Amino acid sequence: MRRILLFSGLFLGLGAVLAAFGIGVIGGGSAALAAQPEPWQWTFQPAATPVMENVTQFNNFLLYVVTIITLFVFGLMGYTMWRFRASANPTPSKTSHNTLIEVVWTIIPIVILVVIAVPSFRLLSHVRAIPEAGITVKAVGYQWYWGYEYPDHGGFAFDSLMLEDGERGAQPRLLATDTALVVPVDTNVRLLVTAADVIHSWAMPSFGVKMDAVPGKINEVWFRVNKTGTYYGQCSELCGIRHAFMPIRVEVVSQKKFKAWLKEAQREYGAAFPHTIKLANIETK
Ligand SMILES: [Cu+2]
Repeated sequence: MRRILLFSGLFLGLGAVLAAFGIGVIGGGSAALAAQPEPWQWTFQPAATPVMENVTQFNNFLLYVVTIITLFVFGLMGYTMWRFRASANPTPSKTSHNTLIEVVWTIIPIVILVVIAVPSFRLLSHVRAIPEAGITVKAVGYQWYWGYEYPDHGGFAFDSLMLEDGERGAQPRLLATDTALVVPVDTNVRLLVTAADVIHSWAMPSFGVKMDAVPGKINEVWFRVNKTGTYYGQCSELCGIRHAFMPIRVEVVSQKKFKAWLKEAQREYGAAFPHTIKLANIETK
């Protein structure tokens, strides 16, 4: 009995540590206004969309599940090694079957899988069911930069290229871009993702978005950002020699600012639509 109490105490203690960690992860998300990778970061970036909030919660839930399973197996192994050691157990048991325990160790894993599968499928359908969109934008992956098109907001297009160290100003290294995908806050954005040459992937960690950009195919994904700010992501499909140098910058602005930006963008980029493929200025030294 004392041993059982000791094990339960151990599980509860570790559960409390985990709970504190989970709260820390979720709590940390509310303070930041925008997201980019941070030095020594070892958890997700703060969630900026409902999808990413759900992804983070599901991840934390799984962390509890795997920790409890790991501790249980580890504890059981330790107990078995100690309880049935040769010196305490000179005549070993010859038991090879136990119907009850075999039923239990089949049923419990099934229950655990069902408990994981239900929220998993719920999250998957939340990600895949694209809601009525307030704006549709198209991201096109090129070797090695991104192009953006606004087909239903003036029909203009422009490219977004990485800025080198001398020209990036206060923007983060390897994530700085000359232009950004600009979208309004609290609006459902439908993003059409495709590529012109090889497979790329449009990935924005704080949005919970990672979508393959496949030549000849249009993939669809959505996000609704609830905080204004600058968000950084990267191409996440190995696409060639400058794969690491085609970052993604999204500027999430108020409705008013977005309208003002639209006017300016239509004037500046309107003539370039329909988009023509142009080669990036690449140095391959
Ligand atoms: Cu790429």
